[in-house]
Amino acid sequence: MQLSRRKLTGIAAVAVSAATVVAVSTSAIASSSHSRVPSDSLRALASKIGLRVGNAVNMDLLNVNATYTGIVANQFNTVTPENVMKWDAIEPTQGQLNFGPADALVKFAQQHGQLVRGHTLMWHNQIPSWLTTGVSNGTITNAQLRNILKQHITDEVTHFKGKIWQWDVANEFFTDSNPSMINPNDFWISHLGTGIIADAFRWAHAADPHALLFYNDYNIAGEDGSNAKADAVYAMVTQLKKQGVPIDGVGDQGHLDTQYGFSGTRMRDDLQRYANAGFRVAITEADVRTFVNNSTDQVPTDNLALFAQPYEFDQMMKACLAVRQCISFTIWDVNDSNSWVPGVFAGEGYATLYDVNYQPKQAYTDLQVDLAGAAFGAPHRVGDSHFH
Ligand code: 9MR
Repeated sequence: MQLSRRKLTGIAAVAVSAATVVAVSTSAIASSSHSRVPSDSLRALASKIGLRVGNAVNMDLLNVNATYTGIVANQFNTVTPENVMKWDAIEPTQGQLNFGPADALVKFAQQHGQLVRGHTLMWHNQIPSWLTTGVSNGTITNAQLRNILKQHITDEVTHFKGKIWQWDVANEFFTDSNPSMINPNDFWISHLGTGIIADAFRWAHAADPHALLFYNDYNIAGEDGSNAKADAVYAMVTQLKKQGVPIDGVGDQGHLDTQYGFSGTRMRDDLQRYANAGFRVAITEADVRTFVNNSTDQVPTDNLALFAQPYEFDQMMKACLAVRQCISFTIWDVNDSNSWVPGVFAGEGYATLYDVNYQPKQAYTDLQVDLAGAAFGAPHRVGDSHFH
């Protein structure tokens, strides 16, 4: 989809060509107002139906690359820090907190009328090395580890108090097996037991009682085919709620791959099941990868992938739109060249809405159409911001 000439005013113009990009300064971007976003942008269309549409933001590119920055500002009304709110970024040296890059994102979001998803407080990955080293050499005992985690959650949530819409409190705790369960070998579980998940939610809630607190994971809306992981997560979150643990939402990441099967209706039904149990739901990290010619150009090697990739994005969006309690739909990474996929899955890419030259792909257009249709009640959601 090409932006029409009529829309090429102000900041929207940066998306058009590399030549234009050079001419646009980042200060112009920083001062752009969200009131000037194109009326056919994802955020403008989503606003009409009370949905937030977002992206994962890489702070090495925001306010550095003008095209990237323009897309983040103009297309999305929620942002997630891709890495800068993770523990290793916040506390690289024990006791020395570095909130600089995360503060810069929060400021950008406030300037652009965007809400922030905080990501993530407790995960086995991207933990500072002083912590993992101390635990493995025995200088940090389990009792101390628990206190250090409590301190971390309290420090970070307190620092951003009132500025974070949704926190991913606990991330990726379940096994990819059938049946699925809380992974006994997870770093946190193996040292502190399963009760640490409830404690993390309690500590986060104590530090910011108004933030929405989420459990976040992948393949928890039937993407594993068996629904095993969805069943296990559903059992845990409903039990936590029954125990009075302050958990508000379930985030399904939505990392898909065209080589596997995917059922949008199963995703919808699983999201609805969480919703019926009293949770808000969100798609938190949507992307759809496929095999590509090389990691620079990322042209799909199978022509059918050109249809499957946008179709699966569309199906995820329709699943979210069909569930009234689905409050946000976040895509993981802005374009194919800054996506995490090529670095992790050999031979795969093409996972986002924009190609390596920042041109919107079919998936972008399909999401526009889905959001526009939703304003007329398709699938069956009509502008209701009651859950926000
Ligand atoms: O996109 C993130 C990438 O830049 C990091 O190197 C990676 C390290 O683990 O984490 C990526 O984001 C992950 C997210 O935080 C949690 N769900 C899976 C995402 C993709 O790996």
